[in-house]
Amino acid sequence: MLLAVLSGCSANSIGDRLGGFGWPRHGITLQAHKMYDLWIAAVIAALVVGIFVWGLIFWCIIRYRKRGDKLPVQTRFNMPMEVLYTVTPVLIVAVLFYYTAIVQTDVDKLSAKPDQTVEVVAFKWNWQFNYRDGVGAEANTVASTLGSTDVIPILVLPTGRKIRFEETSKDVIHSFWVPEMLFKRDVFPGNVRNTFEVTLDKEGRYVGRCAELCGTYHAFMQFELVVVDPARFDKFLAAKEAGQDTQQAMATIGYTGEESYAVTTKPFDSRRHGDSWNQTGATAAGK
Ligand SMILES: [Cu+2]
Repeated sequence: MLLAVLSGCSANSIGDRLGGFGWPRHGITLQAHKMYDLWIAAVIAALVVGIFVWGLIFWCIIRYRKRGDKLPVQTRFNMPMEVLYTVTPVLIVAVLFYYTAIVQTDVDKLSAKPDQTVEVVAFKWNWQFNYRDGVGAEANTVASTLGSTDVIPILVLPTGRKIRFEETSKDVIHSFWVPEMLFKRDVFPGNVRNTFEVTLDKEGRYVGRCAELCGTYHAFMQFELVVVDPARFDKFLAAKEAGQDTQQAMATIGYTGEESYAVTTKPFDSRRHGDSWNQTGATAAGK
């Protein structure tokens, strides 16, 4: 039964029909689909166990309700039952552990030679994305996108290729998070270089955020992931390598005008106005 509900395909369709049980649906990476299936299967397994236990409780309440003042035998036990409710939870935990270990191993898997490496550099309070010519800290940056107060940094990546992310921070701990990847990973300063790999499978534009409270302007740390087909990505990267800035390179692959800037989020208005708190023109307390 448990094995049946844990088979990914059916879990996926059941989960979709029930609104994903609170888990964001429509992941955009192969890894996200596996995590989604695991979550849905675990919830279904929990519901099956829950309904069975509720059933037993109500059955006992009705079947063994008080019938007189005589106490039932207080020392009786049933050996097979004792064994059953020791073994069953152990089995459930073992099955959940087994599938979790498989999915986690897959999500954490690094290939020997990824198709594209991106170095994610986080700093207070923005992002830099460096396209690299290889893996590891010794590789070289061939093109780069740097976010500013006025322009949201855009990370363009292709579908169907293994993308290696290598994370490093200039100051404090940040966290790289694209909700549609159903995944985030902390970005550490110093010599810790967190890495992970995904294969994107859905074109589109997705907002990304810093998911680690990193200071006053933590909320400013937005970026946009633009997923395109491999041919367009190659064109984008070639344009960047030829010296175009990110907006020009976006125009080269067809995102012109407003579309060359982020469309899923916009820069925060950091200008202070007269009546904001503690600014000139504000009425001081007590006056
Ligand atoms: Cu941050």
